[in-house]
Amino acid sequence: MNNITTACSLDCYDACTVVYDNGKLKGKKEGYTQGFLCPHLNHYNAYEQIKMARYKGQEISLDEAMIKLKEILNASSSDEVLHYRGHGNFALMQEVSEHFFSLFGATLTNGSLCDGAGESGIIEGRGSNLNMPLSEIKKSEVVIIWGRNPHTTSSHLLPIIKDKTIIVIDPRKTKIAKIAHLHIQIKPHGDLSLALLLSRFLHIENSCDEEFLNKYASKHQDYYELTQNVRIKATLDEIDVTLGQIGDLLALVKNKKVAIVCGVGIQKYSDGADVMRAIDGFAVFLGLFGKEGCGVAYLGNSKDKIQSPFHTKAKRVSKVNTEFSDFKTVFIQGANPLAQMPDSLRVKSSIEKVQNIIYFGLYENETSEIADLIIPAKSFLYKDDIRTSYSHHGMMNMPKVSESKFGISEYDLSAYLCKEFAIELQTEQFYLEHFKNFALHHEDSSWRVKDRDAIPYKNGFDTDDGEFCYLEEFEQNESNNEKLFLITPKSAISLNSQFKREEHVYLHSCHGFDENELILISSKNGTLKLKVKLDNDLRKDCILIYSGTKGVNNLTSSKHSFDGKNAIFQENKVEVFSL
Ligand SMILES: Nc1nc2c(c(=O)[nH]1)N[C@H]1C(S)=C(S)[C@@H](COP(=O)(O)OP(=O)(O)OC[C@H]3O[C@@H](n4cnc5c(=O)[nH]c(N)nc54)[C@H](O)[C@@H]3O)O[C@H]1N2
Ligand SMILES: Nc1nc2c(c(=O)[nH]1)N[C@H]1C(S)=C(S)[C@@H](COP(=O)(O)OP(=O)(O)OC[C@H]3O[C@@H](n4cnc5c(=O)[nH]c(N)nc54)[C@H](O)[C@@H]3O)O[C@H]1N2
Ligand code: SF4
Ligand SMILES: [Mo]
Repeated sequence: MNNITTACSLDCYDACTVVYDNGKLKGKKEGYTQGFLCPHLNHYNAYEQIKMARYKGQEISLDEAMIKLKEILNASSSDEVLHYRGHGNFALMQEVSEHFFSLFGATLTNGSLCDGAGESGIIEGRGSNLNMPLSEIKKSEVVIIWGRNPHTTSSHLLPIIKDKTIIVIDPRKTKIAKIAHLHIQIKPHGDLSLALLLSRFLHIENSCDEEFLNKYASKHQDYYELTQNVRIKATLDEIDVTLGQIGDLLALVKNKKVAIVCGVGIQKYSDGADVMRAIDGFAVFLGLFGKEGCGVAYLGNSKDKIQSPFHTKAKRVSKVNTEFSDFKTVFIQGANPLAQMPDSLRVKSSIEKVQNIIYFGLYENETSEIADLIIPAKSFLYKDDIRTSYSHHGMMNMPKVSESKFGISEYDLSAYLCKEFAIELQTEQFYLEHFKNFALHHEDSSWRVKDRDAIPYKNGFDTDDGEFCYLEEFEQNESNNEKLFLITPKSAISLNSQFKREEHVYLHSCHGFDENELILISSKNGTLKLKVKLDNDLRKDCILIYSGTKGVNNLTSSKHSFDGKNAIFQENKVEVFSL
């Protein structure tokens, strides 16, 4: 079939509109996609998908796999069943399986491996997580890229910001840092202190937006006093930032339309919520909310203003430290927990005790390797769906581009189970129409989610009194300088553990290792051996292992962030040894 407009299903800020033309995928010229896709979609067909179902290593037909699934569920009492869903596919219909599993009486998950700490900090301050959309970033004059790596994770932002003043706060000299007007190569986990110091100096310079503060954030004097608890010299030394850099940053942002574009890099720590809330506090001092071209962009709530048509009320356990061994049957959908959850050694020993592990996904990986029953999913091209984004307000229809002989869609799998277990389910069309009712149609045939404000917080915040709720206390991190920080960002060649996967540890040449030397990396949770790639764009006190690298999460902790029930992938410090 030719020229069918759909959208990329991947968990990515950009949520591109894709044109399927005779087997080829192209970016739609109009809108944010601007005619280009990223390597994942450009080479989408090169990655081999699972075609056949398997049970205990033997290939079986899809019909047999469905019967097996029914038998397994029949032989488990509902409280022995866990449904664990990731975001391998970000579209809205993926949740239909939760409808079945929750009504069946199974346990579902809560918490987040991704953005939960930052989101929680935003909600504590503003009362909701309404995002500054790309269309507003376009109107700003200055963009602060804070713990985000747009060349890799949100490349469609780049054309929008290319003529603006760019400030980057990142422990690594990323591509965007190299072309920025100012790069603060901060020590990892230094952002809370930096945000407090920026607010303090802005106040000292009498450059806060007084009118805005008096109206919407009147406890500003208390917050200023809180920032006075930060010892200036000791803290600047600790986070490796100079007074000159603070002055330069403030000079660039004063009286300008500023967008602070944050990523998940700032909040993979136990106090990740506080870090985000302190950045919001600085934005409030600048008066950036409710105004054109100003604001803070993070991962917004992609389901904002959309009601779920599915039943999803259920007992839930955390995604971060799930005790799989509490269950007899675990159904894993769109996720690779053996690689992507923190503390892989714990995950492995817990999941090995599960009697029935069912993997419902597209690709072979660590989780499919240990699963008893493997059910191939259909990729987004071969099923009907609809999606929204966490960085813009678009809603994209994702019609099936053709039939495929392999795999089963989430709807069809859930429909089979609902029928077998006498659970009510509407037609697929009913649910798709339900979602489409939240779309506002534009003249150019694109859609966006109804009732989402381009400029949120125009009339104050969503807190009880409409005012911003500042951070009231914080703890300064004490770091052990003998050990190294582990930073674990996203790779250009993979989407977490999908597609090509990275295989190296990156570190500064000052450590004396050779390129390609095999070394041992150790943390209090585990060890890992990887070959070295030298990278002098990193700070000397950091090593970097990309998300998706096999074994990276042997090193990480399965503790939660204090707020937001999030994983804290960068909390553990590490040591490196030659072999
Ligand atoms: N190519 C590609 N794109 C992706 C993904 C992928 O795997 N590959 N994953 C998708 C997903 S699931 C998500 S959540 C998004 C996330 O995308 P981003 O928000 O961009 O997140 P990361 O790549 O984890 O980290 C961004 C930056 O934070 C920096 N950083 C690390 N620690 C700190 C710190 O303590 N302070 C500061 N200031 N910076 C720090 C890192 O050096 C990195 O440059 O990307 C999505 N897009
Ligand atoms: N060390 C470290 N660990 C991390 C991170 C990090 O930065 N560092 N990032 C964290 C973050 S932000 C995230 S979001 C998580 C992501 O962790 P996961 O959600 O586990 O993501 P993926 O590794 O992308 O695995 C997604 C799986 O979904 C399946 N899939 C794809 N499309 C479909 C579909 O249409 N239907 C079905 N049924 N399956 C499908 C694919 O087979 C793929 O294996 O990882 C987290 N883990
Ligand atoms: S940039 Fe993101 S949304 Fe666009 S094609 Fe790539 S993965 Fe998909
Ligand atoms: Mo994520």
